[in-house]
Amino acid sequence: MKKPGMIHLFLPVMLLMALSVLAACGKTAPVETRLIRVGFSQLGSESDWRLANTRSMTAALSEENGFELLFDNAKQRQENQLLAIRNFIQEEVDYIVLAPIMESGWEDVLQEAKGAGIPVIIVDRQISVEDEDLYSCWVGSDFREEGELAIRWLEAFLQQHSRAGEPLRILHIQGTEGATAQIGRTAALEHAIRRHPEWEIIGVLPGEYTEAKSYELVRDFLKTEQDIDVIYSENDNMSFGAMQALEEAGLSYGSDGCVTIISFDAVHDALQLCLEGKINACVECNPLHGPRVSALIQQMENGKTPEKRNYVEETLFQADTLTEEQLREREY
Ligand code: GYE
Repeated sequence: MKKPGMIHLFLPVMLLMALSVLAACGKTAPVETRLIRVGFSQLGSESDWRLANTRSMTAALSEENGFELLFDNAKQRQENQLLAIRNFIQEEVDYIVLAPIMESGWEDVLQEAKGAGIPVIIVDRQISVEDEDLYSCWVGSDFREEGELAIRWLEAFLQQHSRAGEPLRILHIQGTEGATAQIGRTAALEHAIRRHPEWEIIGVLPGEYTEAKSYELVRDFLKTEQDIDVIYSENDNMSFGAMQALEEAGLSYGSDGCVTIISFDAVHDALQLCLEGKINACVECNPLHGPRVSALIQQMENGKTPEKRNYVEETLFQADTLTEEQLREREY
């Protein structure tokens, strides 16, 4: 016999259940997300370029974007980078991203990463290893081409000012020895010197990509030698240091001065100086690699094999054609 009370109880319970199912569908269902764990060994914080690069990397590899980032700043020392990578291996990260201080010295530690089955992505400068399978891919700039852009600009500039073929005294401020950015930018200058017997490098200063080091070296150099036509400085911060030293020595530079300044990176402050005519030419070097690295990781997550070498397109800015608008658009 049917108990009359049963139906009364049964219906509201059914209704409640149906309602709660509906309510659950209305809400965004909690999705199980696994964060991709990435260990990033950044070589240092020596320049504005590097700071912009770190910002780009940490913003792209954020938790919101599905990553757990283990970040290490090696403070311009390779041994710190080796320690960081070994720590990432211990931590069993999913990927290791390395911005190497120099090209050599990575074989052993990358062998260890390979042994642990952790893919390695190289960013910015390159590494030189016999076994190219020690890393998955690289993304960065064509530093040799950056140097060639600078040289082509200098040749055209001299032509324009009817100075082609005249003796030219160049002070060369170099970045960290053995870094791809140094190797490429230096090679372009040295190659040009061979084509131009009238050009002379009157000094090579190891500025290590920092403003402070470059300032000291140029200041000391100027104590004995002030006859300089061109400063070829392998990054903006070293240019800033050199310009300070020139000013203190009472030497003029830039579009209306005696010393022509060629700089690399084209960070915001440098472009501002270029607009003011203090830097004659600035070769762009793009530090915004964060989204590029994250895209490479996504490809690998989807089982694809990314291109081994990924070059970024770059340009050159010159004092006489740079516009306010280009400066405003600058992201770094
Ligand atoms: O030019 C410089 C930085 O490797 C491209 O390193 C990078 C260089 C950049 O310290 O400012």
